Amino acid sequence: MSSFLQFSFSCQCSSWTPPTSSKCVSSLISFSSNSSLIGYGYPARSTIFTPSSLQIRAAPCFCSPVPAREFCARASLSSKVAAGVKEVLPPSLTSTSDPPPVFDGTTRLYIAYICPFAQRVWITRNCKGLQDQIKLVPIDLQDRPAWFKEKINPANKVPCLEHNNEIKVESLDLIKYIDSNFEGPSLFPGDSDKREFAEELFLYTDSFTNSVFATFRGEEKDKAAAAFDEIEKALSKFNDGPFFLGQFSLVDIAYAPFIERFSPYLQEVMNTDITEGRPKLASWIKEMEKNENYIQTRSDLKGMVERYKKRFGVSG
Ligand SMILES: N[C@@H](CCC(=O)N[C@@H](CS)C(=O)NCC(=O)O)C(=O)O
Repeated sequence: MSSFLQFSFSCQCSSWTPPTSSKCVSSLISFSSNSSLIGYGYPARSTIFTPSSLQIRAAPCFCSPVPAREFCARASLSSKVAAGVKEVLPPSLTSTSDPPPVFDGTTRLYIAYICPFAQRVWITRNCKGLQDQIKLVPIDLQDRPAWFKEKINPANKVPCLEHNNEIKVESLDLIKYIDSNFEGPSLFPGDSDKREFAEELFLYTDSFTNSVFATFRGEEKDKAAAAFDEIEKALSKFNDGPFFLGQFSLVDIAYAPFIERFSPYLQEVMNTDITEGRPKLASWIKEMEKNENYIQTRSDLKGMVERYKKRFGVSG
């Protein structure tokens, strides 16, 4: 079983009291998967990580008049969504890996764990709760399998999505495609002003990243600061929430993988805190860090800073 979910529950059984003696130990609720016990907890006291094929059983409770089965029925699952689905990530496929059975009806998202463009699509898939419908296929870009270019994407790039016997590419198109063509919460507002602003912000993504990279290359010292000022301004446009369009949306997803990389690099190499004097950006980062669906896609930031240092010729 590869996915895990954090599960919490409450019990409406008014006669239940926390066990205080060994006699009461059987009031524990046990969690089992494929008949093996994998965890247990006290009603209304527990948050437990369990496989997603979880079943719940309540053992008879000697200190409660409520029969075990009823007890179990009264326990209400407050949520699969308490903290999103936590996946065990598959290993990256390399030049020696076999290709998946392409166009067999499975929807596959080809990514690289280090790729910010791919991360956008991965976050979208997670935020829509599509972990079971869209299978992640990570590719090792440093040791890419030949079949990836031949069978999947002639451009030899990630991300791409295999869906309905077609391969679709381009991260910004893919996040919109997934949002519109799959189930799950909508990640794009209906409000026309917000949609218009979202399109402006999608268009600005390349210019934003190019400006920051220009500073990283040492070409234009102030370009990164100006780009982050634009972000601060954009985050100030709607005041019904801390995100670009007020509420969380595809726009946040488009920027998050880049801001996540730029921030520690600027801090370490240029001694610059991007949140200084930018309270909206500070609060956006804080809010994003609460989003478990996003957090699960974050790459090893230390390794990333080292890769950027190499790429931009920074020693030490
Ligand atoms: N514009 C594309 C960019 C995708 C892209 O550049 N992906 C990189 C990895 S981060 C890649 O696959 N590079 C492989 C290569 O260029 O050979 C998108 O938004 O999806």
